Amino acid sequence: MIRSILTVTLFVRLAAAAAPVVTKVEPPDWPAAAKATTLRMLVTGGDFAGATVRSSLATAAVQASAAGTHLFFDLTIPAGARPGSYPIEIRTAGGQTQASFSIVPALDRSGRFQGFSPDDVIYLIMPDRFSNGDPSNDDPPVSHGLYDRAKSRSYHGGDFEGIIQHLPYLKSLGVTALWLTPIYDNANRPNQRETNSGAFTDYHGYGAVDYYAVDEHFGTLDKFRELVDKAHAVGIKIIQDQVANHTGPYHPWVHDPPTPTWFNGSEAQHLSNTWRTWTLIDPHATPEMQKSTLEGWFAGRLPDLNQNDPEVARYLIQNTLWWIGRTGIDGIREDTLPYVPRQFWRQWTTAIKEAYPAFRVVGEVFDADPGLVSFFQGGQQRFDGVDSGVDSLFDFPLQAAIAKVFTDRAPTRDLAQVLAHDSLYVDANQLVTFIGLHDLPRFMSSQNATSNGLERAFSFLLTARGIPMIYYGDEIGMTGGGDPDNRRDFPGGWPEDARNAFEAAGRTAEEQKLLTQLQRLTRLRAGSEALRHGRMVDLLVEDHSYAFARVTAQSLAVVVFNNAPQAVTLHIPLTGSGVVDGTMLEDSFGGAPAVQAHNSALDVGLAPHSVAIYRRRSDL
Ligand SMILES: [Ca+2]
Ligand SMILES: [Ca+2]
Ligand SMILES: [Ca+2]
Repeated sequence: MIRSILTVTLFVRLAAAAAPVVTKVEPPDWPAAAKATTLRMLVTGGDFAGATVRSSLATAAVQASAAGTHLFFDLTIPAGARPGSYPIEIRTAGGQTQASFSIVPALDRSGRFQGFSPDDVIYLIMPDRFSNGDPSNDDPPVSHGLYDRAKSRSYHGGDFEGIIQHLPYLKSLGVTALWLTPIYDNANRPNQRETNSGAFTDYHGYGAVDYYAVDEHFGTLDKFRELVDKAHAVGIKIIQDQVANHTGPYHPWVHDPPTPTWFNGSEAQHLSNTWRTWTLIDPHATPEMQKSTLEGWFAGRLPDLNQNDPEVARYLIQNTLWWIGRTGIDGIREDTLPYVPRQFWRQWTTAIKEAYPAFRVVGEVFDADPGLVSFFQGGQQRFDGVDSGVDSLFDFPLQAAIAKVFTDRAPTRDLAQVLAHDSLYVDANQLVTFIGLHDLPRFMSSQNATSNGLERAFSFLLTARGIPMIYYGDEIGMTGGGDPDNRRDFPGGWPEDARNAFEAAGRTAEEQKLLTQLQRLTRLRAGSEALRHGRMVDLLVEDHSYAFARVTAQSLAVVVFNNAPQAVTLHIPLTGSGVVDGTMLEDSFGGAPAVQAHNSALDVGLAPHSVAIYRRRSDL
C-alpha cells in the first residue's frame, strides 16, 4: 500500500517535472510595422503548467490551459522592429524550450490590399477543380489516398500553379478579381463525419484543421503569394475565402480546446444549426430563440467557434490580419456570415479597415429575401446597436430571379421587383451579383436553360447595378446539378483531358459564342462609366421585356431585353431618365438599328430573345 502511494507520488512528480514541448506557434510570424503591435500568441504543445515566457520582445499576460497543452501570452512588436528571428523561451519547473517566432518584412502597399468595387468583374474558382498545373502535389505523402479524379468528392489535383498558368485566359475574359474557395489546410484523411463511406474529402476547403497553413494539394504559402503577385501584375485582384464560424470536424482543437469555452458545446454535446436566420433580424426575438442559429454546429457536425470568448475573437482577428499582411490579398469572402454574433463582425471589420482602409469584405447570407440579406450590410447601426461594417453581400435574391427569368420560368418583371427592394440596403451598388456559384446547380442544368438564355443572363449581370461575378466554367456554359456535380473539372485544366476549352480550338461553336459574348460584355462594362456606376432608372417593365437606363453626369446607357420568343417593337418612355430628345443611341451589343429619342420616348425593334445595349456615340 505504502509502496503504491509512493509510486503514484513519484509518477505525478515526474509528470509535473517534464520540460515543456512546443508543436505549434500561432501566429508563426508577423510583418514589421510602423506602429507597435501587441499580438496574442497561442502556443500548442504540452507541459505548459506554470510556464513563464521570455523574449527580446516584451511579453505579458501568460496563461496556460488547464491541460497544459496550450499557452497564451501577449507579445509586443515595437514600432519599426527589424525583421529577423525572435525566439521565445518557455520555462517551467521541469525545464525550458524555445518557440520560434519571426518578424518578416512588410509587403509594399502599392498594388496590394486594393478592395473591390463595381469597377471589378469577379470570377469564382474552386482551386481543386480549375486546373492542375503541378502533378507533383496531386497525391501528397502526408494525405495519400485522397486523390481520385473519378470520384466527385475526392481531390482532383487542381492547384495554384494551374491558376497562375491561366491568368492570361482570365485576363482575356475581362476578369479583374478572383475569389478562391478556402485554401486553409484541411484534413489529411477522408471525411467520415459526413458519411461513413470514406469517399468524401474536404477538397472544397471548408474544413480547416490549421488556420495558418495552406493545404498541401494546392501548393505552399509561397506559391500562393506568387499567385497573388502574378495576378496583381496583370491587373487581377485576389479575394480569399475565410471561415470564422466553424472549424473542420478534424481540427485538433475539437479534442483539446485552448480554452474551456473555445467552442459552443463540444463534439459530444452541442446544438445543431437550425438555420432560423430570421430570428437574427427580429427585434422581437429573445437570445434564446437565436441560440441554435448562432451557436449550433453547421450541418450538425462542424465545430462552432465561440467568438464571445475573447481569446477566440483575438485569434480570428489576428489570423485574418496575418493572411492579408503576409499575402497582399485585396478582399475576403466571408463564409456563413449570419451564424456569428454581429458584434464580432464589428470588431473584425474595424481591425481590418484600421490596418488596410481600402480592403473590402463580402459576406455570405444565403437567402432570397432582400429584407433579410440587407440587414447584414454594414454602414448603419441596426436595432441591435451594431453596425457590422461588412461592405458587401452576395445578391442571392437577384440570383433567384435571374435563374428563373432567363429560363422563361418567371416574368421578366421579377428582376425589377427584386431591385425595387434596393432601398433596404445601405448601398445596393456594392452587392456582388451572380448567376451561379459552387452551392447552386449550374444555370445550364436548370429547367428550360439555353445558351441564348445564359447569354441574356450575362447581359443583365454585366449591365445592372452591383459587382458582377462569374462562376468558373459558366463562360462556356458548363453543366452540373447540385453539389458536387456543379463542381466539375474545367475541361482542359488537366494535361490528360480530351479537349482544352481554355483555347478556342478546344471549344464547341456554342461555347465559343457564349464566351465571345461575355468578353464583349466585360469590355463594354469596363468602357462605360454608366454601366459600372450609373444610377439605375427603370423605363419599361413588362412580362417579357425590360428596359432600364444607367445614368451618370457624363455617361449614359439604355439596356433593353426582349425575353419573348418573337420579335417586338417597344415604345419606351424616357421621362425622368435624363435622356433628352434628339439623342442618338447606338446598340453596342445586339446589332439593333440606331434609335433617336423623340417625344421623350424611344421606339425600339428587337429580335426574339435578344438584348440591346444602347449608348450615345459620344460615350463610345
Ligand atoms: Ca496538382
Ligand atoms: Ca491537408
Ligand atoms: Ca456560430
